[in-house]
Amino acid sequence: MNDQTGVSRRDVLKLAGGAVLGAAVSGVSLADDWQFKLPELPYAEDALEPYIDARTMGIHHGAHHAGYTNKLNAAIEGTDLAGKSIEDILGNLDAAPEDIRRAVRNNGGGFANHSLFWQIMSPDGGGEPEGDLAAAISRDFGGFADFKAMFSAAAGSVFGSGWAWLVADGGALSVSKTPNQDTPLMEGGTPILGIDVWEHAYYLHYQNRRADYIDAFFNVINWQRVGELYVASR
Ligand code: MN3
Repeated sequence: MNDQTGVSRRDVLKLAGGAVLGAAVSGVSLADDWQFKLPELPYAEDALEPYIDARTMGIHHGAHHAGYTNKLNAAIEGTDLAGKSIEDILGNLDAAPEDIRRAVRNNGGGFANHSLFWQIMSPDGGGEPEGDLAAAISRDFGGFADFKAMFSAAAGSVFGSGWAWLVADGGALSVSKTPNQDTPLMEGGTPILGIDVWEHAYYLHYQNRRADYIDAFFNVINWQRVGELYVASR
């Protein structure tokens, strides 16, 4: 027994399932500053309809993202990784103890990827980027239409579960894709836009029509936020 309730923090995290953070359940807070927190959605669950449906958003954020967050915290608790930034952790996975490295990779990636994903969408999204980002897209891809075609092709060709990305590296842009919850952060790049093509991101509404989901995604991209992330990356 670890405390008066007879359950350890690790048990509490498991019992919490995907719904809520362990800290909120256990009532412990002062010693938990190292824990990663599930970010709130910056809009209502139904705000991105009809492109992304409310039920998918609710499950995706409240169960999947919460689950990655809880499992990341459980994996790093009591290790040297507790208290480090997620960029530090994912950029130096070799430094993670071998027995938790896979858990940190999967759940740390899941935590970081979804934390970005909610930010780069908006009910006021769509259209095209402006300013420095627009200029960089023209310079590195030939134009927005060419970028859109390349990004969509990358997203459509992810085999199984994964992500497609717009990555900034020293101001230069590239499109890439990663399997599972891997992220460009693991290679030292800065993801500034990503699309989740795990089936949990679209299957309730689009079933096997991933191409339709990718097309719809362009209607909700928050180019203002992506542009800010681009400028911050340089
Ligand atoms: Mn997801």
